Amino acid sequence: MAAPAAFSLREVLGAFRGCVTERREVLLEPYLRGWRGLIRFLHSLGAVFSFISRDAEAKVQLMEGYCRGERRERYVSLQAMVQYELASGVVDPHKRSGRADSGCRTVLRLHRALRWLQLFLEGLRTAGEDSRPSAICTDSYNASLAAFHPWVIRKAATVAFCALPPRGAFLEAMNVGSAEDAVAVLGEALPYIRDVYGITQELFAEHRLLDLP
Ligand code: 1PW
Repeated sequence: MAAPAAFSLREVLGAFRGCVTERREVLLEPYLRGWRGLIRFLHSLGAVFSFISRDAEAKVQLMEGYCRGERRERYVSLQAMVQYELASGVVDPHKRSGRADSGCRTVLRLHRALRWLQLFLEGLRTAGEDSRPSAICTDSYNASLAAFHPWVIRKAATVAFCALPPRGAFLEAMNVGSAEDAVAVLGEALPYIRDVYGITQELFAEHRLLDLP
C-alpha cells in the first residue's frame, strides 16, 4: 500500500481559497476539506489536542453526511443550506430550542472556531521570532471562541494550548518548508479564510442565525 501523501498545511489552507464562488457563495465541500486538514494538523500536534479535534471532527462528519446524503443538492453551498433549512423548518431563528443536528447550527460552531483560527494564524504570522504560539493561541481564543464556551471547556482548552510547540517547531509542523516559507503561506491563505468568514457571518446575521442553540 502506498504511504499517504505527506501532510502539508499548504493544501489545507488552499482548500479555503476554493470555497468562494464568483457569486460569493461558500461551497461546503472545500470548506469541510479545509477543516479535515486542520483536524489532521491538530492530531499531528499530539494527544492533548484530541478533545479539541474530536468535537470539530464530529461536526465535520455530520456535515459530510449531508453533503453525500439524499438532499445533497441542498448542501452544496452555505447559502443553499440556509435557504433549505429555513424553508423546511429544520431551523427556526425564533425558537429557543432547536435541532442539535441541523446543518446551520453545526456550521455556526465551525464558523466561530474559524474566527479563532484566523486570529491565531494572523498573530502567528505577524508576531516576532521570540513570540510563543501558546500565548498567541490563548489570546486569540479569549478574543473569540471562549465567549461561547462554558468554564470547563475554557479551562481545558487553555491547558491544552500550553502544550503547543515553540514558534520554530510549530511552523515546521506545518510542513511547508522553512519558517519563512510557512509565514508566506499564512500570508497567502489568510485573506481567503477572512473572506470565507466574512461572507458566512453576513449570511448568518442576515437570517438571524448567529445565536442558534
Ligand atoms: C491549531 C489550530 C487549529 C484550530 C482548530 C479549531 C478547533 C476548534 C474546536 C474547539 C472545540 C473545543 C471543545 C468543544 C466545544 C463544544 O462544546 C463547542 N464546539 C465548538 C466548535 O466550539 C460547542 O459545540 P456544541 O456543544 O454546541 O455542539
